[in-house]
Amino acid sequence: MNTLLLDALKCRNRSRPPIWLMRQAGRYMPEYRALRAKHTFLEMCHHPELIAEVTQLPLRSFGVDAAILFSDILVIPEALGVGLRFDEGIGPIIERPLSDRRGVEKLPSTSMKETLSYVTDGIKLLIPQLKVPLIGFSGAPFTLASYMIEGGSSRDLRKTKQWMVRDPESFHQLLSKLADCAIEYLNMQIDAGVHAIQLFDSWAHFLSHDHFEEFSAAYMHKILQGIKKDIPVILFCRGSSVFAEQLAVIKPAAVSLDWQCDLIKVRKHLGPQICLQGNLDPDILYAPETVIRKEANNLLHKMKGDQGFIFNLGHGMNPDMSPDAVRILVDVVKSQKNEV
Ligand code: 1CP
Repeated sequence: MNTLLLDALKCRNRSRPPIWLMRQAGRYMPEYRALRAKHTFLEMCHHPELIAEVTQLPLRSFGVDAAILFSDILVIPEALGVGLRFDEGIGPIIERPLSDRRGVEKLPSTSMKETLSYVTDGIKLLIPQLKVPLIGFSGAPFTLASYMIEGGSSRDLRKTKQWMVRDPESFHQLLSKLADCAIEYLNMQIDAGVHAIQLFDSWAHFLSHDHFEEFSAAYMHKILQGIKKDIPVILFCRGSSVFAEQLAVIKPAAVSLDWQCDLIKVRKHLGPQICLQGNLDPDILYAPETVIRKEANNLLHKMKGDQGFIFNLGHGMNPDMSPDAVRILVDVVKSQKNEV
């Protein structure tokens, strides 16, 4: 078993840094597109064999040091009965979005164990086939709530934030319900064998400092306290460098950082106990090979000797990126000398 990721999450990695990439299994891969030609995205998410197959595509093609479960954060809203579909060229659509506190009160008390067992079946198929750690994940409550209220992706989260400031009490009720679902769901993933967890609060960067504390960090904290102990948790939100200190207070194993910040400064600020994940600008992958090598080497050089560093992008892969760019990146990281 390749333990680089788990060692780095404990800030005890004395070898080269591990590398994996957010959205590493996706449309930029020809092998993924070939499977997608035969199945809808949700079919792929719902079938344990396809979950196991797609999760392993980037391991086989690039030799990354960790697998991330192939699924989507929106399976929790789907399990809560709001209706989910993915429209070609548009993205996720929630068919019956929530608009008021009555909608929250009427949400069913669905058991995640019953509705999301296909995910744990996928994990159980995967575990015996893997030689690298498997990262399970969930959407964090604020981001899940935003999709359930907006009805899909939104440029400004207007409906969500209007609700939040006009009726914070029922907004908290919704966040609390989603945190409970995430706890149950993540504990299922842990029981099925995942080695680490990443929480995605992708849209929390729309919040002010104090609102981030109240509506995002507080619920990620609740989830950390509710899941089984001794499983390392990575916290991700877009624009996380602004909130790095607030995230560190929750005491996750790692914070995943965007490319706007300098990891050396973040390390100085947060101290040696927390693993840092990131933070290459994803758009570097559009550059010529020499530039990709130079930028990746700069980041490696910056973090040389740091025992708690995971090489990743500041956000995910885009569908129009080239698999060759990923190959180059993995090669640069793996060519790094082992000494610390
Ligand atoms: O058409 C297709 O084939 C679907 C494309 C796709 C894929 C491959 C979507 C639709 N989701 C995924 C997989 C996915 N989503 C993973 C799998 C593991 C991997 O990283 O390889 C993960 C972890 C996610 C998480 C996810 N889904 C997030 C959080 C991470 C982030 O990027 O900020 C979010 C916000 C979603 C919602 C979602 N799923 C898919 C789309 C197009 C969107 C909307 C994104 C948006 O609103 O901008």
